[in-house]
Amino acid sequence: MTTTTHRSVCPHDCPDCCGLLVDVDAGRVTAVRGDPEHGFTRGVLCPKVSHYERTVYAPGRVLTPLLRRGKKGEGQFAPIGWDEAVARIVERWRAIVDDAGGEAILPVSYAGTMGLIQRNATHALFHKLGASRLGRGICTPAQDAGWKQVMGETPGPDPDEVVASDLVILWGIDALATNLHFLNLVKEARRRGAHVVLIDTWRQPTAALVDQVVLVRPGTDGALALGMLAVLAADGLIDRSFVAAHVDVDGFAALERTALADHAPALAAGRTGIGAAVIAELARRYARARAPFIRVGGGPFRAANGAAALRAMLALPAAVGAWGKKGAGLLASTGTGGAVDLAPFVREDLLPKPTRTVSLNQLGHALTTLDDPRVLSIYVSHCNPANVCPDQGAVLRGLARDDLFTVVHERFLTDTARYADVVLPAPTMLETADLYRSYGQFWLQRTRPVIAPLGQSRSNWDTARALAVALDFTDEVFQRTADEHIDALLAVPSPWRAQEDRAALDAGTPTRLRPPRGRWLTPTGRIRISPSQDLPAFVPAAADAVDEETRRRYPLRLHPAPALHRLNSSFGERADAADRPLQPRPSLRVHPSEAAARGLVDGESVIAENQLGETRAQLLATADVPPGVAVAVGVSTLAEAGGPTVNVLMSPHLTDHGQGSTFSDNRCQLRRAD
Ligand SMILES: Nc1nc2c(c(=O)[nH]1)N[C@H]1C(S)=C(S)[C@@H](COP(=O)(O)OP(=O)(O)OC[C@H]3O[C@@H](n4cnc5c(=O)[nH]c(N)nc54)[C@H](O)[C@@H]3O)O[C@H]1N2
Ligand SMILES: Nc1nc2c(c(=O)[nH]1)N[C@H]1C(S)=C(S)[C@@H](COP(=O)(O)OP(=O)(O)OC[C@H]3O[C@@H](n4cnc5c(=O)[nH]c(N)nc54)[C@H](O)[C@@H]3O)O[C@H]1N2
Ligand code: SF4
Ligand SMILES: [Mo]
Repeated sequence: MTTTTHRSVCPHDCPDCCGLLVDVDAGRVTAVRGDPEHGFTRGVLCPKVSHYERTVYAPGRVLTPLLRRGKKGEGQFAPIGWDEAVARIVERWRAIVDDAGGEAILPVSYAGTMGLIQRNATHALFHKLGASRLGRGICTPAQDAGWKQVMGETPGPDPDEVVASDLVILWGIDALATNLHFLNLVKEARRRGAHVVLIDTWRQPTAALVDQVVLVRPGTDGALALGMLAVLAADGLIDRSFVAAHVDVDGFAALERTALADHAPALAAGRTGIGAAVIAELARRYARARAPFIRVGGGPFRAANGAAALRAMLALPAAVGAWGKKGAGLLASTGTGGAVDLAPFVREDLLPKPTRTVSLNQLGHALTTLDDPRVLSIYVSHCNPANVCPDQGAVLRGLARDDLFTVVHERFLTDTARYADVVLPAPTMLETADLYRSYGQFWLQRTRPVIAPLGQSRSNWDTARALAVALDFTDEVFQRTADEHIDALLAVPSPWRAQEDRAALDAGTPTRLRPPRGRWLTPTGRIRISPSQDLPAFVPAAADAVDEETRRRYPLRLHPAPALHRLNSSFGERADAADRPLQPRPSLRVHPSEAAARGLVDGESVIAENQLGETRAQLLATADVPPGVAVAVGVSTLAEAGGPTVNVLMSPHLTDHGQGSTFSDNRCQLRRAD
């Protein structure tokens, strides 16, 4: 047999956005490797995506449309044809629109695929239907909002440059699991002499690869940043000429005064649990570094004070003039949104009238309580709300409603799909065309299908088109193929892309973007320390602002952390013999003293509870977690947890800005199971 090799891209919600090489024999994928010619990912893949052929051909792939036979949630289905599936959906939607209006329909999509076409494929359809809009703030919108307030549209620094740094701070990021290629560059910087610090709530796996671990109380990163700023101000370590030339001078002066008065290390120590001497030493080290690079993850910003925390952190590189030095700065997201304008594909203008926005973080409320109109149908695509949303108890009650018409477009029979009335089969990225940009690097890549869609699976875009045609929507947007849309999007010039790169892009070659550099893309042309006169302040997280009684009943500060062998709810399909570590038992990590105080022992089955519900997990007693904290690694299925998962304990409360999720900002208590 002859093997052919094709380029593709990893579609998962990961900052690295790896270039792939895919071997195909007689129409079948035989191997998936890293593309050594990709300028950022350089031929290396994480353990999840190497052997992706096992995901493509996993026994659990949904390969035909399915119609529900049993009760919602049972997972009993019978195969039907696409024509019947589309006809049933369209008939039901027409009746709902007539009776209750388009807003009774809600699209539920997120980041199962990050390809610009497939991820955004359903928007035009639901705009045209006049459906409710989904607020997709489940990840880090508070971080984005904090960045925007201070840095405006300025892109993030180049991750490649971290090799030139002499002080790297990994702040609330488990880079070993979630940002492997950046971590490899940090290792290179370390080989060249850089000091690497990890700031997290526990000694997570990346801790083994750094020089110094600083443990901060959950939700107090803003206090730590302001405490460091107070040291810089008191010790005369501020780069006055940088501030004068680039920063909102009055705002910075006011922030300095506030930091000195209210955030001196002794005060910051009380809030963060970090010794005053450690805060002072870290601040001095930061100021004296030639090129200090901060890389933040998501954890610190999924809290009620998330945007405030990033704003406080962004005062640090401004204070020491890190910006503009090679190998220095603060990376949250590379911010490549300007590279491709999606407006002609997403077609907001098709909305017949403004409609309400429903937060994905409050889907449980939307499905159980929201009225006027009640949500009567959801269309779930590249999202797994039964497993990933907070307030899981309400989400599951909502999904169980008999009068809710649920369509789920999926690759696998997820917990969400088990509640569907109609399941539609979705392909993997190797079966579709797309265009990928990243939030962790500066490369753009176009892909074409490497193999034909398996079974009767259809891409998100082809499915949206089929529904649009059946609804008699004749707008031009629904007439183009995915490839034609990519051509049209790339035909619109962007300062981020050079025209001469087009041929390489069309050939599927990873292509370097050209982020605008050399000025602050803010309304004032300066780094804005105090947009609209409000200073970055330390506000306690929601779970720290509770009354004494709540604190006593639920003494542990609970937050999630990423799993090495899963990506959110994805990769459970690989739980076969060859990939056993992909099937972990849901667990909760606490300090041995917390276990002992409750008469619990390492490894036993416990119930974790709070005011929202309870879940069962295996207790892992480990000194990696400080007293007072409980860490839930990974996203589990209902079957693995034997009932609701840890997300039943996660509050639907939203962040200070950006309507973000607050997964990091919760409490619980533990007791022995049975
Ligand atoms: N406990 C806990 N909960 C969490 C998190 C956590 O760490 N812990 N993380 C949170 C975060 S940061 C996020 S971003 C969210 C993520 O939430 P989601 O975006 O919902 O999670 P994923 O598991 O990445 O993807 C969902 C589904 O997309 C499907 N899919 C993949 N490709 C395609 C495709 O081309 N078409 C279709 N139709 N489907 C496809 C996959 O099979 C998968 O079931 O979860 C949040 N929830
Ligand atoms: N293997 C793997 N890779 C992934 C994912 C995955 O689930 N698994 N998820 C993908 C997605 S959607 C995303 S958004 C990214 C997320 O990538 P990361 O940012 O690495 O992951 P987070 O889940 O946000 O958690 C990061 C760290 O924040 C810590 N943390 C929680 N609360 C606080 C706090 O208050 N302060 C501080 N300093 N630290 C805190 C947690 O302990 C954790 O170690 O990774 C992506 N890549
Ligand atoms: S999940 Fe991330 S590291 Fe793994 S292959 Fe995909 S982009 Fe690369
Ligand atoms: Mo995320």
